[in-house]
Amino acid sequence: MSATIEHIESWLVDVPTIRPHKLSMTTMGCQTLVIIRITRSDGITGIGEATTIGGLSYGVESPEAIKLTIDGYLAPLLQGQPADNLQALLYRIEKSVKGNTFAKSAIETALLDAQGKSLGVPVSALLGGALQTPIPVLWTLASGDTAKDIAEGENLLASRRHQAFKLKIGARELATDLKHTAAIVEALGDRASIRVDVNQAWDATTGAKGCRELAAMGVDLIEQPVSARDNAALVRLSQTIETAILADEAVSTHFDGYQLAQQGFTGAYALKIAKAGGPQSVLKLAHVAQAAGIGLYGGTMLEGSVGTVASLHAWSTLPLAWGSEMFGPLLLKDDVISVPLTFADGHVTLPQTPGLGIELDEDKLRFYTRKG
Ligand code: MUC
Ligand code: MG
Repeated sequence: MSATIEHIESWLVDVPTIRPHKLSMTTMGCQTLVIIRITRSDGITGIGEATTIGGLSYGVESPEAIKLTIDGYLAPLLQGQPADNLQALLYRIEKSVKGNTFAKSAIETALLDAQGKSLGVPVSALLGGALQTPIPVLWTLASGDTAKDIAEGENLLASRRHQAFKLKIGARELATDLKHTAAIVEALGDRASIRVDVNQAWDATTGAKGCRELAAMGVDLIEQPVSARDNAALVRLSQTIETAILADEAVSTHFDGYQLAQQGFTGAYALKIAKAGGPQSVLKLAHVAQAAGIGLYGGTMLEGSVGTVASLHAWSTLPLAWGSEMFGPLLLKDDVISVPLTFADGHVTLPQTPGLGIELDEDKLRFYTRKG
């Protein structure tokens, strides 16, 4: 008899960041990981994780809501079901639960982990096979202070951990942000690729002026300069600015990706498992982008190691024109997996053992789990 899904546990795990991480809409001093574990009747377990950024300031699901959705809606749909048919399980969820892609992503990840362990293959093999295993990874300079960012970038170049940096701008006046970016391009731009993420902060007029100036100073990629509700402006920028435009908040699922491509967008999509509903679901968006001639970028919702590895398995199956930003675990003061990932030479390595290829550190999990 085939194994069934027995139970699903979930924890809110609060891990401090190594320094304040300043984005246009929030400053993070801590990241909440929603960690889950699925246990099957044959004893096989699968782990998953969901994160968002700054409570409800980035996405529409808070960590607390993600846990509630998993415990109250997704787990009951899975309990007692045959465990070995991933598509059947995901279809069952899709029929009954609208949206909630962050919560679904944790579940899809844990199901893939368990399935990989049961078949003795890594998740990347379940997704069709890896094209690349060390995956390029940049670092985000976001201390909020130009001199500190330059010093941080210098250290990372000297240790050879990263060769590309993303700057978080948009919280301040345009002129201040442009001065900040120009100083970093001037200091590090001959040795590193410099990109910016505006996180939707500019209106269409500021976006046009800001993007023209960023392109002129040699920025390599401009992420979500305008509101996710203003695709017309995003499309115009992608067609008129010489530097490539990266759509992030504007594209979550393959439906959004198809629509934006139809509207004439050129540039690249930031893929994120949380936005799409998991490591398998996000590949649908990647394939739509490929069909439309849009470049691929492995994006992060500042996941911890579990969500980062889940994403890496998906990214490994794709040609990533713009690399990835899967540095989340490095932004956190501690880790809840037993063997941390290896970051070196601008790349992160993908575990190769069955499933995700990682194990939870139970003591750390207990220590950082929110009490009460
Ligand atoms: C975002 O908007 O892309 C990714 C890297 C980072 O520093 O913030 C995230 C969110
Ligand atoms: Mg972004």
